[in-house]
Amino acid sequence: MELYGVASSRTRRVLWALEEIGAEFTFHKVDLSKGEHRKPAYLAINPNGKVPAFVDGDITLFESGAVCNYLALKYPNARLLPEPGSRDAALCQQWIFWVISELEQPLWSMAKHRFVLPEARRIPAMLELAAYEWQHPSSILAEHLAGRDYMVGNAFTLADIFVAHTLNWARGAKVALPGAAAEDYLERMLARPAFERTMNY
Ligand SMILES: N[C@@H](CCC(=O)N[C@@H](CS)C(=O)NCC(=O)O)C(=O)O
Repeated sequence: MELYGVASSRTRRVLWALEEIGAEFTFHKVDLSKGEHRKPAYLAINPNGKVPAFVDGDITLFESGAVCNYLALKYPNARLLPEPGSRDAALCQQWIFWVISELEQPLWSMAKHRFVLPEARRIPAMLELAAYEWQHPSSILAEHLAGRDYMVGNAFTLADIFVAHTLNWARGAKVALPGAAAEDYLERMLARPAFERTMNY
């Protein structure tokens, strides 16, 4: 299996899943600062020009959610997804989709208008709007995490990888986390040995 990306990006979600599984893979660093993600060789793997991208034999995937789901299904013994067809399995997918479509979007807006977009395209007012848009999904998370060890049921799942990665992204972007339960949860998730190993890439 081949993973393309850079650890300080959504690629870390896939690295984290791979480390939880203990699967062997080759990591190909894509240097965004050198524009390697927009070169033809990389665009042939991911036409979006974004990281991560992933190849396993004749399967080529982009989208961190799709890659992590593929890995969790390929390696069921790692139990990164609840029992297929169960209530918890449905909730796990709900939270993964929610992270991608709701929780992370304000953070991505901030990143785009701070450093991703060409300077002439950045709109400073977007930063304030994004901070406002962060408040509602993050308050949902604060309520959900109160008194809970994991996002779904009583076990670590892909939903925790997606939520914890995104909370850590917020922390790195100096965006306030939604309260003590979220802070404690994030510390517990980041203390997992598999997460710590992602720091080696
Ligand atoms: N929905 C995609 C988002 C991928 C994405 O936007 N990746 C960012 C890094 S975290 C990227 O490649 N940015 C480079 C750019 O937009 O030029 C996923 O989850 O894989």
